[in-house]
Amino acid sequence: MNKDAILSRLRSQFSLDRATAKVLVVGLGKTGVSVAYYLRQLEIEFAVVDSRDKPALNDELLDKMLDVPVFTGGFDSSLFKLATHVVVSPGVSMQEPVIQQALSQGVIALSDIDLLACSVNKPIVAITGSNGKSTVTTLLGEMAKADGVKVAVGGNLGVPALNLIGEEVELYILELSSFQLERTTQLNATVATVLNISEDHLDRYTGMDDYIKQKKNVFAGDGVMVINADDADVLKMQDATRELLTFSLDHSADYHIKQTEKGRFLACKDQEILAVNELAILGRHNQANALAALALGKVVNLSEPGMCHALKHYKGLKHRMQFVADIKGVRWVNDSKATNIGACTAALQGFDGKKIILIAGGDAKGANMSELLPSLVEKVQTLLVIGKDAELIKQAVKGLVPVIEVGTLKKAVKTAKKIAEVGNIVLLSPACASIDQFENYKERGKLFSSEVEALM
Ligand code: UMA
Ligand code: ADP
Repeated sequence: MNKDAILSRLRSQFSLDRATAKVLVVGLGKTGVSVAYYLRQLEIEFAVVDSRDKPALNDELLDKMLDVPVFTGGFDSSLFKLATHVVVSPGVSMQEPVIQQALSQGVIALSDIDLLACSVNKPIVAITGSNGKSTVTTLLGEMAKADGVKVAVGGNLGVPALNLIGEEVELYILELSSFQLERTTQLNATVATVLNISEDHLDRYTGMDDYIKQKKNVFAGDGVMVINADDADVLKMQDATRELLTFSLDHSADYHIKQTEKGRFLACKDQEILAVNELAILGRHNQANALAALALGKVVNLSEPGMCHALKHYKGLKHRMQFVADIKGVRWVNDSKATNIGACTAALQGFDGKKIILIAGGDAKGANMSELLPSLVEKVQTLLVIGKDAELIKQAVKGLVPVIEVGTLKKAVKTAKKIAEVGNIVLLSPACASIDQFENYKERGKLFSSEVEALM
């Protein structure tokens, strides 16, 4: 879209007029920098504020835009008073008193996702859920590439949405977090999905209802809804007036699993699409992810052969049920991205029997850890707990599974090595965020893998 068309949309949807707007960009991380570049291209006046003394991306921004006013070391209320609009980064809570005060005084909030939605006129696929977002987003991207579609894939996945914009792009595929959705009003995706709901980020919401409400926002507008028929919370989001497609592993649905004499198949309305054993991503939860991707791809006209090609070749992302090594009959698996109970449960349910030595713990983000208990009792031989909320997990287990408090991941690997016997699986699937001991889940996963490789 050309600049005038974008400015006209910003004016009509957010009363954001280039002549009068003073935008305050809150947070100088990846999102903040992408918003700064975007506003500069449109010649809209803005300043940036960050509550940390030395935000990591400060130098990057200043190198490119020396004249941008950047205020660090706190959220100064006088800056918010001067602003007409705020674009708040997802990592900053909208409940910050200074933001709430600004909103009550008429300052208009919008998100980087809103800005993208106002700036493109190509189809947008929006993917959210508590788990599987990155997997489905990248898988769908591979499906589009297999068809030769010029696709831009990003959002919460890593590349900020605004950095995806390009004249040549034919399809946008966005992974969206609840943080991004809660501050977005103009998305209106061509097709959207909530893959599933389980407890997450309860340190940022007043409870599950609040969290679910933010996820539902992915369906704002009149696009096609892709609904997980196995998830009661997602099913409730259905809107009978809208076009919708359902997917399910267990119930009847548009996209489903079909049992035949030749085995289990991914199917659409009883028509077989691909044998489950041809999928390159493993585990039951990934069959659900594959069905969701097929439904999303159908809406944006991807071909079945292209989608099947991707399903056969896409091996998944690192740190998600990633096989690390088999050492003397003990298998070691890195599922560091399991940052909530739902993901850890899916990991445990993916294994037969009760032979898992599980490494879990970190920052529980306010979740009720006792929800892990049924799967722990069914699948886990010994639980090694690490990190800030180790004690919380130990209490939730109520003595029903042997627990060893090891404190750190390095010690967990050493202890697992000592106690593991042939046939055991040592699984890092923490059910918690990593930020209490690591930079992020990738650093946690890398440390695990390198410690395991050192045992060989
Ligand atoms: N900041 C403040 N005050 C605060 C909190 C943060 O000033 O109270 C500042 C920080 O100093 C920092 C900046 O805000 O300079 C960081 O902003 P941010 O936390 O929003 O991070 P970004 O770098 O903009 O990355 C965000 C997403 N981060 C979060 O949602 C926390 C990235 O998702 C996303 O990839 C990126 O935008 C591009 O869209 C990461 C994530 O952890 C991977 N997401 C969560 C998840 O997946 O569970 C939701
Ligand atoms: P997200 O981007 O939503 O965090 P990922 O695809 O990165 O999702 O996977 C995160 C974690 O969730 C991994 O541990 C992965 O094995 C698990 N997972 C992936 N898909 C699902 C699903 N459909 N249901 C439950 N857990 C899942």
